[in-house]
Parts: sequence; C-alpha cells; structure tokens
Amino acid sequence: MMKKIKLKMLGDERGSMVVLESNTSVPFEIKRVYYIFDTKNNVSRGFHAHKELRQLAVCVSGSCRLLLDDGKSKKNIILNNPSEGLLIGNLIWREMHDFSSDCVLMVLANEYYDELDYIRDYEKFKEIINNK
Ligand code: T46
Repeated sequence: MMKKIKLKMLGDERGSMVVLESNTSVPFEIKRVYYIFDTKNNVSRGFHAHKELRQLAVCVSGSCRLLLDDGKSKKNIILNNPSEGLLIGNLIWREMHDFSSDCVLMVLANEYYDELDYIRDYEKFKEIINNK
C-alpha cells in the first residue's frame, strides 16, 4: 500500500503549522521518527523494502522523488509539500532520488528500528511478492 495523504494545515497570520498524532492524522501508533537531510549531490538512498514496517514520509523542506514498487508496478512520487504525507506500507520497494540541497525528509514509523525487517535484495523482494 502506498498513498499520498493531505495533512491538516493549522495556519494563521503568523504562518503555518502541521500536527501529526498517532492514530488520527497518522494511521498508526508512532514509535520512531527520523529525518534525512544534507543529502549530498546526486546521492540516492533506500533500495530496500520492509517485511512489516509501515511509515509516513513528509518532506518538511525542499523536495525529493520516491520510486515505489509493489512488485507489480512502479510509481514515481515527488514530495515537495510539508502538508502532504506519503504512506508506505510493508512490502514496498523504495528508492529515494533527486534530493534538493535543502531537503529534509522526515519519516514516522510504527516500529522501532530492526535490521531484520529489511529486505535489501531486489530479487529476494520479488520472490517474497510472488509467493504471497
Ligand atoms: C526507509 C527509508 C525511507 C538506525 O540505526 N536506526 C534507524 O532508525 C534507521 C532509519 C537507520 N539506522 C541505521 C541503519 C544504517 O546503518 O542508519 C544507517 C542508514 O540507514 P539506511 O541505509 O537504511 O537509510 P536509508 O535512507 O536507505 O533508508 C531509510 C530507512 O532506513 C528505511 O526504513 O524506509 O529511509
């Protein structure tokens, strides 16, 4: 599952604000937050899927492109709006490309970090999808 969601803006004359809460604006219990920034020129990241992990990615500054692949089709999604979130379910291969120099990509996750949840080999990912 992959889906862009609109995040509610709480703006007033002073500026803008977005609030993220477990089980309301974010459709899971948030256990971990990390953010990726200062990505060097022409560097791509990701190149893995997760067995179980579900995440919400928000580009709070700048822009980047995510290539998401459910094993059947691939989609390129541009993130460049802090009031938009991208839900990335389990068993989705993801690659992150075209980071702008000011990109800050914040990711909320429903589980703690666990290297055993990563599928870092594309052929293994395809095999798991095909045996589902
Ligand atoms: C994802 C995409 C969108 C930790 O020790 N704890 C953590 O919570 C995370 C996220 C990473 N790490 C370690 C694991 C690696 O040694 O930090 C190093 C860099 O992680 P990685 O190479 O997996 O980073 P990305 O940018 O390729 O992928 C990250 C997330 O790991 C991943 O879950 O979905 O962002």
